[in-house]
Amino acid sequence: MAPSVATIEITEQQNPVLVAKANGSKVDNFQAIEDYNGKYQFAPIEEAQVSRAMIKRYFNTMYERAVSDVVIIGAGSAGLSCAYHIGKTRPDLKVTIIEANVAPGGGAWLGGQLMTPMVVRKPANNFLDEIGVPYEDEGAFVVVKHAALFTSTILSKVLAMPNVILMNATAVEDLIIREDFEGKQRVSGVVTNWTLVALNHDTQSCMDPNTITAPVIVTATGHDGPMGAFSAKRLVSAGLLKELGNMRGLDMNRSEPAIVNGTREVTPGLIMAGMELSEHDGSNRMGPTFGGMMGSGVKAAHETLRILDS
Ligand code: 48N
Repeated sequence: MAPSVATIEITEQQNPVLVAKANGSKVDNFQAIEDYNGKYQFAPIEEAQVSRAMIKRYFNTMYERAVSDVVIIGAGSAGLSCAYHIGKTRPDLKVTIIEANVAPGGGAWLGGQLMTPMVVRKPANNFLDEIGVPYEDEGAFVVVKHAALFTSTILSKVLAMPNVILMNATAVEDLIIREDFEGKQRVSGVVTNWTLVALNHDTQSCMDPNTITAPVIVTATGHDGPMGAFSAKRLVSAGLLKELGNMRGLDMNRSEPAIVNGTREVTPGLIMAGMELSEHDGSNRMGPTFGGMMGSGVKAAHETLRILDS
């Protein structure tokens, strides 16, 4: 393959240190050459340029999203479906997703018990059609050949939306709960920290957290587990929920409609979606079918827009 040669001018304001060095060696421009015959050459860089490129963008995002329109806690299938619907329907809204793991996607990288195909019961296949995920039609349900095809597709769509920001490896370690004008306790934002700090508070001097405020918070932190059902548990400890309902045993036919139809504002300012709701309400679990998560995420988006537009 003939090498493609592109000449790239490195100008003073782009890279003063490099240009100074280059002038000493009489090289006044650099070529990025894609030549796989041993002559592959990158445009030159200074390490500081890489750091500054990341720092400028990341901290500008943190600064700008300190006040968001919607915060979504949890980038699993429910949280991402919610982010997709809001991001697409309302490109004017600043949607900020907070995900504790480095890798977003939650439990939707596999279908069940390490098996890769993902089962989605109708009518949730309509959502797969909308985001362009192919599947095999089995009548009452469809099968996506690999769960990661759904998760990577919806992630790529959500991350491509200019109004949606994902802050992964970042944990919500508390909720901002304030009294509103009607004297009601209202969830008005989240308290965040880098997950490694949030998981290790008791092994080191507490590193104080950050905050993000928003008129609506969607919580979709999954069912129980080290960080699961975070907001449901916090509502109990904050006295806003008497006790957890605790997820019931597996019943596919009962659980999925219960989760989708039960997705709602569980306390002023806080909409709960996905499997976290099963811990709040005590609804059944469904195991390895994901249509309920997609439907719950879209329902949470509808509820979010209802609240914001009211
Ligand atoms: O995938 P999950 O766990 O949660 P959902 O509700 O999006 O999807 C649940 C689904 O995967 C199932 O559990 C399936 C259908 N099985 C059901 C069954 O019967 O077993 O995603 C939750 C995300 C994860 O990525 C967590 O890392 C994240 O939320 N998370 C948090 N992110 C930020 N701050 C936190 N405090 C936090 N806690 C959890």
